Formats: sequence, structure tokens, C-alpha cells
Amino acid sequence: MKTAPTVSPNGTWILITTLVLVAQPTVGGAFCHAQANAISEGQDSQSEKNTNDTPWKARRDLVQKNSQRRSEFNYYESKVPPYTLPDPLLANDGTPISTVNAWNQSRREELITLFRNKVYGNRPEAEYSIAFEQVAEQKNIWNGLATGRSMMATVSIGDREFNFPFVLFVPNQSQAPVPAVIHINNRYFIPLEKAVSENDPFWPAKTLIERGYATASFHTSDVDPDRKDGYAEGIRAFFAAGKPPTPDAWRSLSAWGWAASRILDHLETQSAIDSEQVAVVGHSRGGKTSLWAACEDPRFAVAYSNNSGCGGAALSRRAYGETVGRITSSFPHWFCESFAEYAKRESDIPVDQHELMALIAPRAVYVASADEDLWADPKGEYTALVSAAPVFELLGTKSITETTMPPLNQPRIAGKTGYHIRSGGHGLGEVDWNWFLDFTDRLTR
Ligand code: GTR
Repeated sequence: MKTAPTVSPNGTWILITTLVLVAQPTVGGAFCHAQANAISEGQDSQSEKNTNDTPWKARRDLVQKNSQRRSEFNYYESKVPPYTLPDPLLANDGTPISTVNAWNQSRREELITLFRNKVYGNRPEAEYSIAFEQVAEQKNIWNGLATGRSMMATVSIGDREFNFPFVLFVPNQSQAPVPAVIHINNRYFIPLEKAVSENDPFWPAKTLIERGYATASFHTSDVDPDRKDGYAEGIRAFFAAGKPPTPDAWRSLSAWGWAASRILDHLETQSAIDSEQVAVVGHSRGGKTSLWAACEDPRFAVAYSNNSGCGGAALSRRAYGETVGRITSSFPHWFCESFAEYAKRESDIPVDQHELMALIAPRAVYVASADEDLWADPKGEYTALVSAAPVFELLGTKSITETTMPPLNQPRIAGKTGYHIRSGGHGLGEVDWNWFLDFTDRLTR
């Protein structure tokens, strides 16, 4: 028996008592501890208001508002379908993975191959060269704290070239090489002069420098246009010499992540930067990208995914807020064709998003949600992170294992993983940055 809050036809809240069979979500047949709290606290749990000392729950008024506004999507915990998460520590042939060697030598490759074939697509194997040109430089920014550079990356295949710009800041006064943050800007390009004169909360370069980090940022659409019909102008068409993409070829999210790796190529040549301490950061579609970028490129020490939701940190199987069907029809250029086939049958996807974080282990992962951003499914984002814990543990690293969500505005950090849920809506701002940097400070100093 459970008591389930629901909405009456006239929009007021009523309580109904129903007998429900609570299917216990499992990982690979074993009861999943990450799901246990969802069951014990009642799957319908919502809060009137979130406080500083109780675990976060979706606010009732927001659940109601979102459900009314987008009635074809689910915002009720009670309507999350029962699901079994695929076990990252079970090989495709069913063999349990119990050693670091088995993970590194076979299972990791199996999993990343599944993500490439079913979700993000395969990057091209064509050979290319890359050059970095300094277009402009300002040496004594912010009272001598930093040097800023306007850069152009040029990718060449034979006599064909593709360019994309980025901006880089390096601290001037460091005794030792500093950690760095590569920011994937899914909104706009911030030129050097603008980044110097305005500390944009979306990419607060000055804050990053003051906190002892070098930082670079590029705009996604400069690499691969963020439009359904933008293929011909982007890096994917450049690699394919104008031919249309094959069904399992990379799509924009992977292309943007690839660009973050190219900037890392450049940072590796900079003696002022500790290239073994580089984080990749993104918000929303940029947060989906940052996770995948870190899966594909093990040189990234940290991935930070902010409000990334469906196709990012959130578990697809929960189908809460944005769904696979919706995201693949609204943004067909983000995922390879297979992903769209799982619309309304999320439980058939051979992977789920906790395994994305497992692929980053034992490196660091930080996930951030926002109280009002139910479209991105904060609980699904948190649960995915915790469900990767067995892989962190196998690889000898601590991570968050606490299944109950933290209270609002109280970052939780354990070993190589961190999480916060901030008040307010979908967005990346100074609060998120500062909590994230508190986390990376612990890893890098
Ligand atoms: C939304 C999309 C989300 C998220 C967001 C963003 O429209 O549904 O998946 O990526 O855009 O990038 O801001």
C-alpha cells in the first residue's frame, strides 16, 4: 500500500491510496542499492519546498506546472517505469568483471563501443594534422594576473583545411604548471576582448584565473553547427569530404567533444599548464558533450556535466522529463541513428548513462543539477552517478555511494565524484563554477 499524491482534474492536490506493485529496479539482476531510496522513501515523494537539511525532492508545484505545460512527458516518480540498469561489471557474454585488468583490457572497450554504435556515433579514422596559430595576445590582463590569447586551430587533410577559434587564458604569476579547464560553450563565442572586460558567468575566465586555473573556451557551432541542417558546414562533413554521414558515424556531440580534445593537444604544448590536470566542462548539451569527451579521451582528468539531462548524466530508463524519443526528434544531429530507435523502449538500450561515468572512472566526474530543471531529471542524474560506484570501487577509487540525494545547495563530494543541486533553473553560473572548483581544488592541490 502506498499513498500517492496526484492531481485532481480541477488541478488541486488530492491523496489517493493505491495498492501498487513496486517493481524493484535492479542492476544486472542484483538489487541496485542506488535505487533503494527511491523505493523506501516512496516513489511519489515530492516536497512542498526544499530546505537545507532534507534530501532534495522535486517540488510539488513544479511537478504540477511542468506536467500541465508538457503533458506528454512524465514528472511523477510514481510513473517512472520499473527498470533494470545494465551492469557495467558484466561483460556482453555475461562474464562477471572482477579485476582491474579485465576492466581495462576488455570491458571498457566493449562498453565504449556500445556507446559509439548506439548513442554518440564513431569518430572518423582519417589522418589529419592540426596547427594552432596565435591570432592576438594581451599580456597583462587583470593587473598582470593573466595572459590572454585569441587562437585559431586549423585541421588539415591533404590540401583541405578546417578552422575553429578558441580563447585561452594562462596565469602569469604561477611558480608551477597550473591545472586547466576547457569550457565547451554551447551558447556563443566569447572573444578575447569580451572575456577580459566582462566576467561572463557562463565562462568566468577571470574567476578561473583568480582561483589558479588556466582556461580555454570554444563555441560548439564553430566546430559543428548546432542545427539539423548544418552538417555541410561542420567538421563532420570536412572529415567525410562532403559525403553524408553513415548511420553510425559521429554526430555533433561527439564532434564538439573531439574539438575539446584538440584544444587539449594545444595545452599539452604549454609549459605553464599541467596537462595531466585538465577538466572538460559543459552545460546542458555541452554537459552531454563533456561526459562523452572524457570517455573518448582518457587524457581528461575531470569531467563536469552541468544540467546535462537526457543523453548526458540522466538515466535514459527513467524517461523522466526529456525522453530519448523527444531528444532524437528535436536534435537528430546530436546522436547516431540507432539512439532514435530506442524511443519509448529505453529499457532495450544496451547501455545507460551511469556507464558513461563508469567509462571515466577512475578519473573524476562532477555532476550538477538545478532544483527547477526537472526536464533534465535531477534524480536521474544523481542516480546515474551513484550507480557508477561499483566501477570506481573496482578501480580502487572512492566515489559517492550515498543513495539519498543531498539537500539543496549542499555539494556532496566523495573521492573522485561530486554532485550538487542548486536552487534556480537551467543554467551555468558562478555558484556552479565555485562548487565545481572547490571539488577540483581537492584533486589538484
Ligand atoms: C534543450 C534540450 C536539452 C538540453 C538543452 C540545452 O532544448 O531538450 O537536452 O540540451 O536544450 O542544451 O540547453
